[in-house]
Amino acid sequence: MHVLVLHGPNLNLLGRREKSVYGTTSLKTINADIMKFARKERLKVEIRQSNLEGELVSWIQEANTKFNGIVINPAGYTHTSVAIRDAIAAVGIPTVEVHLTNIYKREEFRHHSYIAAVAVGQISGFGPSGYVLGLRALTEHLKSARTAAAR
Ligand code: CA2
Repeated sequence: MHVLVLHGPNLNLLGRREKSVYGTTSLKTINADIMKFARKERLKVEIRQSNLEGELVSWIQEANTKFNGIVINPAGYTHTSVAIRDAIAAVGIPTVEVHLTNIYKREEFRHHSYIAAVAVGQISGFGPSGYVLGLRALTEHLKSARTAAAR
């Protein structure tokens, strides 16, 4: 199984700014934990981060030929991006949405996600562990979809 993990804008600042909101763990450490899980589960995982909406859209479009699933923290674009939502819907690759914080406990404008309706599901509020939880949820989903298709 080949999974693309995408981090959206400003997540490159993790562990360096706004530690009271997003914690002290850096993106480098989060990525190392993701790769450790991937090795243990024998998953092929590629991780990318971008501050640019169009770049994220292009990566999602290109994922079509190479990846079985996507784990994405769209960060601020969660609440604004019809383009990222449309790209996920267009490629039809099972996608899990991850947020470090519980977006429903925060400001009102964070309560709506444009991504949620096109995702398999959402993990929100478990900090950096959310990525590994998201990967696990995605791989379980992909396995059960394969089993159903083989029946
Ligand atoms: O909780 C999450 O993972 C979010 O996706 C993070 C986004 C926020 O806009 C969403 O509402 C929820 C913000 C990512 C910005 O990350 C920073 C990290 C360190 C310092 C500043 C920003």
